[in-house]
Amino acid sequence: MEERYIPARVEDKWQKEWEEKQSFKATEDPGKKKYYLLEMFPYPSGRIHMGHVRNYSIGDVIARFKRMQGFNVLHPMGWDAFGMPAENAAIQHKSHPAKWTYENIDYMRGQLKRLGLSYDWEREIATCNLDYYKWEQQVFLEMYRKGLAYKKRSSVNWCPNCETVLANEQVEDGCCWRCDSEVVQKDLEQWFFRITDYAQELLDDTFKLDGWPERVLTMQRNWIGRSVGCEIDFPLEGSLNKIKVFTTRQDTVFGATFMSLAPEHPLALELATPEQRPQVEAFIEKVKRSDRLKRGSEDQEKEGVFTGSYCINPLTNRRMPIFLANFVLMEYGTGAVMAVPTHDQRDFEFARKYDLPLQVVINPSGETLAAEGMTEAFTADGTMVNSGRFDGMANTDAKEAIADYLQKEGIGKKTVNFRLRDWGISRQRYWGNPIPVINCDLCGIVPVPPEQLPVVLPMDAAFTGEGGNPLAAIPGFVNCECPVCGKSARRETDTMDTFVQSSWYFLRYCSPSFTAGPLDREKVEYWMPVDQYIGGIEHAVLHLLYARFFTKVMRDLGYCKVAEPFANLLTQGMVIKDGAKMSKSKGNVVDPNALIERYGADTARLFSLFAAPPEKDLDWSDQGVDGSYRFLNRVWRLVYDTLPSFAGVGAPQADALSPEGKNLRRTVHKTIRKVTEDVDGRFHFNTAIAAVMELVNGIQAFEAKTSPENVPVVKEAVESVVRLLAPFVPHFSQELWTELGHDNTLEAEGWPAYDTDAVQDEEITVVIQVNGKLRGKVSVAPAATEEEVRTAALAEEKVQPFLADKTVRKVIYVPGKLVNIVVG
Ligand code: OVQ
Repeated sequence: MEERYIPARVEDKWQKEWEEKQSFKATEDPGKKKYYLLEMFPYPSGRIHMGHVRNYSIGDVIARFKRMQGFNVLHPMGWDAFGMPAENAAIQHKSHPAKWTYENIDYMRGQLKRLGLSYDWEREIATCNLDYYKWEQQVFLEMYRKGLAYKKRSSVNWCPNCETVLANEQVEDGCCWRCDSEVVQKDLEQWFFRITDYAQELLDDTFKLDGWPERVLTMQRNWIGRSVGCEIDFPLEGSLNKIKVFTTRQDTVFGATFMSLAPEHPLALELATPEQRPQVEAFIEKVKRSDRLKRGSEDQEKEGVFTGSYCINPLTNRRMPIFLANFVLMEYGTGAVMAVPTHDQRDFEFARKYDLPLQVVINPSGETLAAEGMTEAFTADGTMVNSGRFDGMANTDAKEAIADYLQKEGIGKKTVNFRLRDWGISRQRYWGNPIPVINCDLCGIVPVPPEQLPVVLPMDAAFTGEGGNPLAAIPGFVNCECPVCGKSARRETDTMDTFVQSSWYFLRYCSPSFTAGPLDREKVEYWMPVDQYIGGIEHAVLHLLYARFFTKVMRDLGYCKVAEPFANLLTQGMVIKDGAKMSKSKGNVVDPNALIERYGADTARLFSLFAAPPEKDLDWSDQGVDGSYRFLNRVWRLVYDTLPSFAGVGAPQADALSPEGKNLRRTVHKTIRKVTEDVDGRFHFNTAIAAVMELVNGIQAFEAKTSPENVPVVKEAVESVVRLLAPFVPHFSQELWTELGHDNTLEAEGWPAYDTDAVQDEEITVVIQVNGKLRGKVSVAPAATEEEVRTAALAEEKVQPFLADKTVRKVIYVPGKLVNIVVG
């Protein structure tokens, strides 16, 4: 064994070995429990950055850990290869996006291999490969046939710098999510996916995703933004007519004390009683002359006029005076608003001005509102009051309950609204998947017929950076024949958003070279869902929602059974340095290559796992990197020093150990237990590594006073360190394991199990009280029975004086903690 740890030598050796032996090749095996571990695949942007190192190190720990636990692990990697950066680079370097992309892929693949990540490289996918995107075209056409893909003219977000359309989700504070230029609105014919058809299911299923962070689920729910509203009929007093209102606050109907109509409302004049008519007419005239924009605004003076008529609140049966109000607009809803002054600020101001009644129907939690004392409306959530059978409910629940009730009683109609809009997938860009349709002046949109598929992205485009989509400038691509009427037609030049490719790559990994369709059903059934998905929090809404949607579409098209793609989700924090996100513009980027060259991949991995829990931001620290490297050197030295004494030494015999030997063995097994619990499902890698570090300290402290009879314990301890470190620093661990005389892999050796006897504490201390006062302590074995503890307590020297001449009436035992002796 080498005296010094030389990372490059160790890492080269094992990477070659893994490659030759195809150590991480995954094959379907129904007899074995599967585990599909996936990290978000990278854009081939040029070189990997520390965010990648972190993401893929986290994933690799889990993959290796699960393999050691005996799972059949699928751990694939590939490239999210279409998209604007490739095109921008082509413009800049006067080259081709394909060349740039494939060169980057080759380089980055090398970098990932140098990190020792345990991927099944045979399953590698690049989404810009025809083998990948042709299947996406097939799925697109099936979606088109089902009405799930459609074209419409719409005002779109347009980034003038990228010269492309952006989805709503790609606009951040009015700016492009990629280049930060200001986004403008433009009217264009666009392709959409009807994700709104799946809004309810996408929402419902968030409640089944118990392996996702609550924060991400909340973001998804808010994005979908379901709200229940109601159309409610308010009968007019003394008439068969009704006033229809639309509201999203049906939880407050019991508090509706008057009605406000837009002055333009068709019933406005009709409702005016003879004595009110002059005032009503004057008011309508006045509002007509006022500024329309101002009318809707918050600070507009609220004004109105009583019509003289009343309607009936259908839930309270009380009379409600009908007003015309300047702030009610005909364009909003039905032009009539049930006014709830206690819980709507405009209504409150209006009621105070015209002295109208107030009725509280929602109380803030733990408080009771009095209408007379209110200085503003209470608009937050709370508990229902004065609302009959709905009293005591949370108002958020009452929204749904009252809507159902109104509908059942024929008083109203429940309406469900979503904030979610259809997904605009058109991009006026070259480097993407061509949308496989033809536009014919006579026949309209015509799908490319099966025998003409796939639509291959032509290579002969010019990348000048001017004049929009380079595809549109290639006559050989654009000009075609209409498959229906045979007249000349134009091929669609929009390409699909790259988020389309990342919406199903995890399905394709299950059968990446299947040639008879996008997915091999059987294989997908075996591997899906992904058991653990890992990626940056920036994808909490966009990518994850699209991937969930697309999986459901694939299911409905009959390609798979799975409805939710990712059973568990881990969102990692950012890598930051000097208080800021690493970025070229800030000049605080640490290049993984330099790190690997100086310290090796294992140190890079160890540092990124030890410096912070995965969900938290990771603060870069040069000392931290150095510390990780020094730790590995210590472990190396420990093995080097102890190795000679291990020859021919077997497993420790529990009863042949000295007390110190027993202590060390206890630490070993407690560490195995802690690391297992920290890694399995909880991903507390930093505390797991810290526990191994402590064990190493323990071994080093022990060695000095050890005697030959304890060598088996030391050997077990050292080997445990090496095995526990295997998922984190795989080359390093495998090398030491081999040096320790084993000819198998750590993976074959399996994850260590802890010995339940060995983790037992030697003795526990039980406190003794006499009549509730502390009088002494006693040490007992953890397994001692109640009878044994009682006897020991009563016999304890310090306790004896308090029992003399007394009768023991009762002994109360709190197991493992306390004995209380009651005397009298
Ligand atoms: N292709 C998409 C993607 O995000 C994923 C698909 C599924 C939509 C890294 C840094 C960045 C940083 C550090 C220098 C620069 C994670 C930056 C991603 C993702 C994966 C692939 C980045 C987390 C944020 N971050 N932290 N530090 N130094 N591709 O290539 O961008 O969120 O999980 O690994 O990233 S990607």
